Amino acid sequence: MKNRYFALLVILTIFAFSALVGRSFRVGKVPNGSVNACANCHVDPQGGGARNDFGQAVESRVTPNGQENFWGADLAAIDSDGDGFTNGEELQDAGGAWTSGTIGDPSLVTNPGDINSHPAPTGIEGLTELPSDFILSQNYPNPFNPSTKISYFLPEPSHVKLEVYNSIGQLIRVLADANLAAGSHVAFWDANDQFGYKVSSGIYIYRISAGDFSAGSGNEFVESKTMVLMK
Ligand SMILES: [Ca+2]
Ligand SMILES: [Ca+2]
Repeated sequence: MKNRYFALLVILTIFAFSALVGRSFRVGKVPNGSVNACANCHVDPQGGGARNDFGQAVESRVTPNGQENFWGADLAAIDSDGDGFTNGEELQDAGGAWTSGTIGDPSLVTNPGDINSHPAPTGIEGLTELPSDFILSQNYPNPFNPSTKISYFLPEPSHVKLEVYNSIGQLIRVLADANLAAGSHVAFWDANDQFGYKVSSGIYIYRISAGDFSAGSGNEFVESKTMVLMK
């Protein structure tokens, strides 16, 4: 009987340890991740509890086969916690160029998941340039119900059209049709069509068009991604 308890204890210990290692491992996958440790991604200042908005953005990029190289220009360009500074600015890697080693000044790092932690305006001077391209991110959550968030980045002020289509190409909803400032933007889709009716489960396509469409500008941006509404 004792042996069984011992075996159970060993299994539980291994499970808890691997879960801890699995999570803290991600800390090493964002630039200067050790400064805020697990609190980068979780609501509790000690690093526990539910995922904050940055943690959710990270989670949506973790690939199923266990590769977790989620850091890059698109995650760096988004302001996950809505404090007016992009994740890249907060982590001292504005362009999302970091792959390993150190970048930026760790003493200036703030928490990309905490709206109350943000850089002093002088803290982002001299950083790598912001991305020079338009970016359309994968929606989060996905699959979703009842609503989802779509983030995108504009390298310059631009007219933006963000539309949702169903799988047979019918326009369902216009999420944005406006002149917007450079920087990161967020749109939400509540799975309602343009008449306010809930749409059914299935695959939907969101499409952004932005930039300069005048002839020969070479600066127009059109991109589509799919998302799944699952009720
Ligand atoms: Ca931020
Ligand atoms: Ca912050």
